[in-house]
Amino acid sequence: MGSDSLTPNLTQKQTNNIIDRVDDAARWTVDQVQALLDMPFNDLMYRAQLIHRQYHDANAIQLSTLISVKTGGCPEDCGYCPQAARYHTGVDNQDMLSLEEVVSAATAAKAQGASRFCMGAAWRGPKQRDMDKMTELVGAVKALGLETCATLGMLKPGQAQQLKDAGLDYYNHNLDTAPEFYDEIITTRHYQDRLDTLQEVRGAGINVCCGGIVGMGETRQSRAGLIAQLANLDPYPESVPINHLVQVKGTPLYGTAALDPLEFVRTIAAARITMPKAMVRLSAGRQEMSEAVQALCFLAGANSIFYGDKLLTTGNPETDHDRGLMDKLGLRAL
Ligand code: SAM
Ligand code: DTB
Ligand code: SF4
Repeated sequence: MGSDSLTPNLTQKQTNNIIDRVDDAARWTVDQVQALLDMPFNDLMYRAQLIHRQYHDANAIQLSTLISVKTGGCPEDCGYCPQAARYHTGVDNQDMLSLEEVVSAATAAKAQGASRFCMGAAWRGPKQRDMDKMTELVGAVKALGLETCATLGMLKPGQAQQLKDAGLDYYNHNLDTAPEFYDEIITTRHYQDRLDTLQEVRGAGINVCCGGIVGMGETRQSRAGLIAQLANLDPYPESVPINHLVQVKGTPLYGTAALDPLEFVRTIAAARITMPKAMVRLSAGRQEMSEAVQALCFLAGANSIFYGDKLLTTGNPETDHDRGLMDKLGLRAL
């Protein structure tokens, strides 16, 4: 690890205690996570780095490119989402992309250096005819030599297995926030529905990508509650996207008071400490974030990003810009 020379204020015993706590950690209480978030910033960052360097290469990040294969017209009421049909955001209900369009975007993503291609659809969940198309897309992207990921909403029994059989490596399904804050953001599906879908994904042997959104007006305690929920999934997700709310005009959350960027960094650190082996993804919101804050997120243990100039419907930094940032920070792509 080479961290001893960097730890003048901690005895070896204190350092071991931190590491033991992680190895033993079966469950995290909300209070324990909140205690992390309440730490002096420098101590929190140091503790996150200790764990990060025990499990990961601190100078490498994984790059995933997103594509929206079915945009807009969604029947759900997620208060942050520009794709919900009920909000007037300027995102229209579009037809599903063709196989050729998706393969061409995936080929370009691979050429740019992405290792994973993530396909999103604005559905409550896929219908059988959607599944037929999705399995075709997953197979074609996988055949390009990319890792595959999909985020299609709730899955019914059997659907995860169909995706697995088609070659799906990861399924993204977020808990979004803490249970007590959830009903203020979404009413058309429940927390338990999300947990059930995650169980379907696990049961089919697909890697779980599950995280949430911060900056939705939640308290620090709710951020702790989200992280505790994620960390207590058994096992915890392989991939944990921490999204910063992208405020889109027309959505109910547009105009929410801005979150202090350091709170976002703290949330990343708490995810890293509580889920040491996970890839923690610095997800939506990077376009609105300074390079300095992004650098702090990497220091706090984020080791993956969405790469490509678009998320699903909103913007993301240009690949050239991200390559420049990676060069400045000495970060390699995994
Ligand atoms: N419709 C599917 C679902 O909700 O499960 C899949 C796509 S949905 C857009 C994927 C995730 O994107 C959401 O769970 C949410 O965490 C994130 N997301 C959506 N809109 C966002 C926004 N404005 N800012 C940050 N994250 C957002
Ligand atoms: C995730 O956690 N964040 C991504 C991905 N999983 C699908 C989506 C972010 C969406 C941001 C708003 C938009 O572009 O529509
Ligand atoms: Fe629909 Fe997903 Fe957006 Fe919710 S987050 S409105 S389910 S596309």
